[in-house]
Amino acid sequence: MAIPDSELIFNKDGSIYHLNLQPDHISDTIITVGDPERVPLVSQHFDSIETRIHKREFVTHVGYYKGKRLTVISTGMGTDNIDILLNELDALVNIDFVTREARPQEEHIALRIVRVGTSGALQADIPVGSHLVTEHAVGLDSLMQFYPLVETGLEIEVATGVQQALALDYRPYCVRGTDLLREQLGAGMVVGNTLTCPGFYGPQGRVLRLDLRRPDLIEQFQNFRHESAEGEFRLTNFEMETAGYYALGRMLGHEVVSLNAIVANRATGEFATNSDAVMHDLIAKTLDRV
Ligand code: R1P
Ligand code: URA
Repeated sequence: MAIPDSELIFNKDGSIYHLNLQPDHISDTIITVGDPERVPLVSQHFDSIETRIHKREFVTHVGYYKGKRLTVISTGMGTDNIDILLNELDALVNIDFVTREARPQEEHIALRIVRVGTSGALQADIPVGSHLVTEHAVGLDSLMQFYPLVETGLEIEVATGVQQALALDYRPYCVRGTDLLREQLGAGMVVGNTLTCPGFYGPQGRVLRLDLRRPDLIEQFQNFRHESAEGEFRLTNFEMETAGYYALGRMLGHEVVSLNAIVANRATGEFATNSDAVMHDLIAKTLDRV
């Protein structure tokens, strides 16, 4: 069945609504970053750049790195943008733009999507300046209130445990990422469990002029533990997108991994003085491994 004009929206040039891209623009491997100014920091390493397109916070460069075609796209902040990013990227490869129909399952194309972002550590033993690859993501945001995400028993237990520990009115969601991509891209990095928050200040326990409903939020994040046959689970870091990537990646059939440059540590109160260098190193590592 053809998807209606109001749901699959094209611009006048035939590109998809927010990303402004056409199917032949993108490569199978896509590096994503939050900050639009980080896009040229990645593409400056390319041998050549064939496409530069932008709309709103979505800046895209496509080119070749050591002979491999790569795309880098900025997303802005928050899982609401990841909803747009993943649905529109998926449409570019898995929906026929002429018939407006989803391609059959046997023609499914799986993208490899690598998030390269900044993050704050929750635990004292994860120093600023380190690189962390996300194994499980726990989403405190509301995106999965709207999709039928299927979680494993362990994921449900962890998410329910976080709900109880924080006395939340709703159950967060928990998703383990793609093992192969995590092992390939995250070799030698700290392996962690990332909490995705629907904000940078209150939802991450930061107080400027507003008091929090839960003054001990950071301690609750830090002290959360879940014991299972797989060992002890703790939350290691937080940011604002990873759980959205992992959940939508699973549902849409794409391989996704989140790589985090740890620029803050909320246990020690530090912020990296060399955060640009920490990100620069993470970009270099990502390009060499991807
Ligand atoms: C907050 O400062 C932003 O930084 C992190 C968070 O997820 C949020 O988007 O990621 P990026 O550095 O990729 O934007
Ligand atoms: N990004 C976040 O969302 N939180 C931090 O503490 C640092 C980067």
